[in-house]
Amino acid sequence: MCGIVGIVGHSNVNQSIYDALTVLQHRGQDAAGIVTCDGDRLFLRKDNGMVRDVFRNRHMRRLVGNMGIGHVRYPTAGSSSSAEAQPFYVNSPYGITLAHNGNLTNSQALAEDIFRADLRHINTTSDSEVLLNVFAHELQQLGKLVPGPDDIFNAVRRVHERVEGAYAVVVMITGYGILAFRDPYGVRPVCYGKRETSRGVEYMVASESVALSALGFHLERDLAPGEAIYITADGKLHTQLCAEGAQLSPCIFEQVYLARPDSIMDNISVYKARLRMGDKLAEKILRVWPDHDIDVVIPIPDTSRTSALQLANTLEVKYREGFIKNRYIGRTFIMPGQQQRKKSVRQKLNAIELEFSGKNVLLVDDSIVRGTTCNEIIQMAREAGARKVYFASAAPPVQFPNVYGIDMPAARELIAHGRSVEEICELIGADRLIYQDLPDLIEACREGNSSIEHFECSVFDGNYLAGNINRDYLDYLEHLRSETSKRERDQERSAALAENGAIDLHNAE
Ligand code: PIN
Repeated sequence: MCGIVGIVGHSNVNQSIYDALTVLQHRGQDAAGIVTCDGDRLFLRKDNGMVRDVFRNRHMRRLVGNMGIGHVRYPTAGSSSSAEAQPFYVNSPYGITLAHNGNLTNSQALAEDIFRADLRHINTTSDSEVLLNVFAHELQQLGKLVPGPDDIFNAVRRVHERVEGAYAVVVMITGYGILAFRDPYGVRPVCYGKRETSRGVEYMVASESVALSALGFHLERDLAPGEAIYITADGKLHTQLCAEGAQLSPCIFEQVYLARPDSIMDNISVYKARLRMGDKLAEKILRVWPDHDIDVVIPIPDTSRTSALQLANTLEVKYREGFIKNRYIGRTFIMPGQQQRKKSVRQKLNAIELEFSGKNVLLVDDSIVRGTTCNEIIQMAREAGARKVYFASAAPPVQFPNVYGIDMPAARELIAHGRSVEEICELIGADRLIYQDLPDLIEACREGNSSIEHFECSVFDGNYLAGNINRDYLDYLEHLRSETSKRERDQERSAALAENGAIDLHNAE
């Protein structure tokens, strides 16, 4: 999962893009980047790290220009090298930079095509670089000296024909304008808005509406599936639907956990959807366990608070904050993934004993993915004196890998993969485990926008859009994502760098 932003303004946009990226920081803390355009010059700064660490004063001073795009990255597939920080750049045609949220499921085949048809070199394993080169190729084919909105939309049309998967994209064409487009299923989110200034209207596109509202932009709307919008450097907005048979199927996991609660996504208030998830979960508990003996509902901060509060209200049981989160944790040095996660739970959360002591507690989380943190948290609740520890998940069991841009672990690392609820309950060490039912989750979201006929729910039901995800692709992803292969790749890269004195090809300091 990643965050994208693009602004066409009337004065330097560097600060606004920086601010927007900090608002979208929850969508990715791995790397950040900004590219701005001043006349026909581009200025780029990107690196691994949080927004506040990547951009220093000296970088910000260099990022001049009235339009620009930005990105925060959470690795989806492939490596987490700084060479893969976005935006990416190609010099031909016109000088194009691109940042993307999502995952292309045919990026390997595309990379080969690109080389064969166009002798274009792809220097990373990032599918965003592939996407950029496909777009650049299609725009170049049109052979225009000056690209007009229709040329740009035609290139996007071709991109949709060639590319498979989920993608919300922002592109800057040097000197000309900023383009954003969303895949024909609208899986990943992207919206746009505007603000009035004394010099005229400024436009912004972003992954989430919270980036607009935090910066004083008014949310116009989400991009429709398959739609592209193009804002010229002088502030004229053009839009066009660039895909046939587009059908909105937004990712339901955005509503569960990924998005900020203060965002409105595809006309659904994320906050309200989470309240309804709590309602539905409470109704299920009352249905399947009418004589429950829950004394207190305790959320596992932060995301689950909204659902847990409403769950407690509907159950008519006390809601208490039993875990306090440390917001100032440092880094954990040299510990592999799983071990590091275990340690960091104890560093991150601390129990208030008096809320647990002698009580039957219902802990609520937004979802259970690997099951490692909830295992640890249940132990903490017991150590704090809880009599019984029940566990509820506001989402159904996560059983299948995600191929549309969420960095979910490989299938065999998902605790619910191939296991019954009873088996999971035993593994996490709870006295009882209650999951949200998928129809209830869908209903909780649809109530916010009943015109949405379908949500992308593959992590829960294994149904991938368009039916083009086969075993080979899932095996390939599994290889990319498993903890062991991630570690091996990192080691290989460090060894190669040490041996050859090679350097990653990316922006200079
Ligand atoms: C974390 C929200 N949420 C907590 C993310 C943990 C799954 N995990 C998904 C639960 S926060 S595990 O509150 O927004 O910080 O099942 O993989 O152990």
